Amino acid sequence: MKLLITGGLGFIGTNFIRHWFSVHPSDSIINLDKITYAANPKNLIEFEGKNNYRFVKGDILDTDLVDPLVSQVDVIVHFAAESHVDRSIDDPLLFVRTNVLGTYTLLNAAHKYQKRFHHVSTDEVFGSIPFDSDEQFNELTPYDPSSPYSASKAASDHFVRSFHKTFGLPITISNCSNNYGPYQHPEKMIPRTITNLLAGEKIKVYGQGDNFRDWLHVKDHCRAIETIILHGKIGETYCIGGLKKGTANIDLVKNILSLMGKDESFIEYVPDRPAHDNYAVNWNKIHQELGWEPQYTLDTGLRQTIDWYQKHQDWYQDSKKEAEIFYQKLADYKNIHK
Ligand code: NAD
Ligand code: TDX
Repeated sequence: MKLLITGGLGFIGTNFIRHWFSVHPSDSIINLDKITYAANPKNLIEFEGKNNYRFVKGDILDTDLVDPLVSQVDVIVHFAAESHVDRSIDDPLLFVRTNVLGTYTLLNAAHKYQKRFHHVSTDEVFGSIPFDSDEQFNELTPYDPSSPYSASKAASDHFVRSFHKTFGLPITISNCSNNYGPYQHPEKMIPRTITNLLAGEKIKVYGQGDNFRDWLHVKDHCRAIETIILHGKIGETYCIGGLKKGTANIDLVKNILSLMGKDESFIEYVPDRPAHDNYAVNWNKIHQELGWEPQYTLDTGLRQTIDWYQKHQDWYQDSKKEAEIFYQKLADYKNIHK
């Protein structure tokens, strides 16, 4: 099979390409990535020069670049996005551009050449689960996005479905919960926490830390996407989530502190994120229809992730500096608007 991966130098794209080559070594991959602040060009360096891997630096909005790439492959797996909720508070238009117009540009190309299109989306499109509720999102949950990020992902999901209904494009969509694991940018909660602690710094907990998430190890997400590409039903959506539902941020942080041998004096409570959601996902459909289930427990996954960041401190130093400059700017914004 020949695959076009968009955003393959980001967190999940990098893990996906590594996973795909480990299971399908004779397949070919073209990786199209703009190399934004979120990418690390060194992530897949060992594949460069191999005859079944090609990296193309470019923008998913560039039709002249995208069309010929799409024409050469069997399937497009679309990861490229602006992915950070906090940055969508700072620059919503960038999220409309990349996540909505970028997806539309790829859909147009896929339609032109009638290619299979898998869209990697998020559980954030469904909005927020109330506190003290054991509700879980599923494929029938109505869309109710809260942030410019989730609104842009929701819009992209609607465009993907519309190309299936209107033009018969062979699509699938996955809506996954929070991922963590190697190669995640240190702006995100788990790597930010680990890398702060490795530097002997305090960790930042938004609000009181009672918002909850459904954490999934990135390798489990990659296996789920692989399963959908190989066995998913055209036109369908699959929700993907972890084994443990509703982990409050404060409990997650305490777990990481304990695994890293630190005490709770390292916790610093900071002003909350506006429109701060809660998430939990019911993944019965992909389990029952396609046989997928997570393999990592949160405990095993966190241990492996902490170990990876400990061993890859050079990998994140520059991006961490940039992330903390961004957070200072966001703190100033929150102070002005409080
Ligand atoms: P990321 O921010 O780590 O990586 C995004 C990648 O896309 C980067 O390599 C970046 O350079 C590239 N990119 C951005 N704009 C581009 C453009 N215009 N043209 C080409 N490339 C561009 O993101 P991630 O965490 O790996 O997320 C990947 C996808 O998975 C996103 O669509 C995201 O919405 C979705 N998702 C993420 C999570 C999560 O927890 N991280 C969970 C569910 C779904
Ligand atoms: O320093 C922090 N302190 C803190 O308390 C950061 C960075 C985050 N948080 C909280 C906010 C969230 O409740 O931790 C939780 C996780 O935050 P993020 O890592 O920013 O992830 P989230 O906003 O939940 O979104 C992630 O999961 C769904 C990805 O970034 C999205 O791309 C994906 O769609």
